[in-house]
Amino acid sequence: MFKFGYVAVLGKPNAGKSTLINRLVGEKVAIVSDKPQTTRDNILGVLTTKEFQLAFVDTPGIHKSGTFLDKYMMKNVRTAKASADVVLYLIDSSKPFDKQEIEHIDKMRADGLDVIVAKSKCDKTAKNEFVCDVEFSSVTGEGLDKLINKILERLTPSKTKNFLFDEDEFTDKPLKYFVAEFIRESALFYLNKEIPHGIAVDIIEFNDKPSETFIQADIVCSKESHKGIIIGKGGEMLKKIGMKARLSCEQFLGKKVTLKLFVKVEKDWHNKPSKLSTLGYN
Ligand SMILES: Nc1nc2c(ncn2[C@@H]2O[C@H](COP(=O)(O)OP(=O)(O)OP(=O)(O)O)[C@@H](O)[C@H]2O)c(=O)[nH]1
Ligand SMILES: [Mg+2]
Repeated sequence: MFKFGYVAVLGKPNAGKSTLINRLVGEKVAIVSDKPQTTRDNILGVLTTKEFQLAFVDTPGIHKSGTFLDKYMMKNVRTAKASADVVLYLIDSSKPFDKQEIEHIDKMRADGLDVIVAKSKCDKTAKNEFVCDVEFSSVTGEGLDKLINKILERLTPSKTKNFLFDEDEFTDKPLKYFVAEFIRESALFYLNKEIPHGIAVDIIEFNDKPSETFIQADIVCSKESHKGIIIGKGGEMLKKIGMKARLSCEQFLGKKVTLKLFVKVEKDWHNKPSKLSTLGYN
């Protein structure tokens, strides 16, 4: 018997959604950072075995809407929920209990969604006594088998192999998308406060040859003062961002990468619908 299902992974920003999907899929499909609101788009991560295929959908962390970008992110959460066979809702065990989250889970169940509530980061000191269906850690791997079994229990078996994706297919985004995201991840790593959240990445050139890839990209920010910080004294910050991003690109593409980065100011880019997804590479 075979099983297939779409699993929407939901939760507050920083709950560990992207880290979990990367660990389960065994590929880096989604960037990760210690800062909230890292993921902006819905990203597919497919786990295929002989008996089952699970199509995980990573989503932006649930937060209040402000800019067009926030609205875009929350629309992605709604879309993922609407097409999911199972919703996997993560509660961060290292954060205090939040009553609003429980109300949200109850509401999803009342709306007829099949919700598994899982406690993430169980390798850390628990600050949250809420009883969940399963606990896991994406760092140690503890609880992951149980988590997969909980998902599989909810899916209907089929005599035929009802997989929607090829066995070697693990995501739905083109290479350029990952390149743009790795640059954003590196910026999130080195920059602080509101600056990394005010960044978008535009790939200007992507020349993929068999032995080497040449990439030119713009880091788009909304303020002149941010541009100065992103470039840094004597270009030091931009160099650091570029080096870390280049290594991630080389690892992902499996070849040498030349990465040229520029910084551009585009006031209010996050209120422009055309700029919202990591940029048009959806
Ligand atoms: N100790 C520990 N840290 C974790 C675990 N899972 C994720 N983290 C850390 O938690 C932080 C947030 O992880 P992400 O995977 O980016 O969280 P997210 O839910 O995708 O966040 P958004 O995209 O902002 O909604 C990162 O610093 C991760 O390294 C875990 O199981 N254990
Ligand atoms: Mg994420």
